[in-house]
Amino acid sequence: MARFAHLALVFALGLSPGIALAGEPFVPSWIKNDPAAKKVAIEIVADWNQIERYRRDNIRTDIIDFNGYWGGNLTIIVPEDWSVQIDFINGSSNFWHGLMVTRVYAQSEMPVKLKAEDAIWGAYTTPLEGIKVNEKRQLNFVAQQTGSYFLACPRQTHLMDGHWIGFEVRSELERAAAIVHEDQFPQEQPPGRP
Ligand SMILES: [Cu+2]
Repeated sequence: MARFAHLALVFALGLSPGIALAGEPFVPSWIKNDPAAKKVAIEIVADWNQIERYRRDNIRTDIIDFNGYWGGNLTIIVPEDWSVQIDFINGSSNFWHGLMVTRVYAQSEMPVKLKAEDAIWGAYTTPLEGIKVNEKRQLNFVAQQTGSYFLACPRQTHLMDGHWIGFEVRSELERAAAIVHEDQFPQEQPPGRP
């Protein structure tokens, strides 16, 4: 319903569909804040939606996702100077995946393959080729610099293929949250992880 409302608004106002429509920040079940300790624990499952995507007909099934999101259609926002713990699980049935904090890339400048030196704050899972199905890794880092980043998969060409979501460090933010960019989330796709 919210998505239809957003689309209706776009057409009613005559806005360009290119303008990013960001939903309200929300705290999903997979983000656990500890404001007193300035810590956040985030659980990210690669290919969280794979089985549901393959079950449905007439939609793209080649999307690879993080908690059901891909290609920047979700941004995680985190307060500056907080300690971030990411529990990363490869929930895919058949593909290897990894996780790395990187700078922002335009589609045209994305490297074919991410290297260790592309990692911001040294935050990436090893090996770079990805972890196997059902394997887990934990990343721990401090969100020490405000700005926009990517959480991207360093496996093969996965970054170029859309295996990334946004990651933003903001000052004067009370807790970590997530924002869905509804206009980049096709209606026919199953919803991301709540
Ligand atoms: Cu991947």
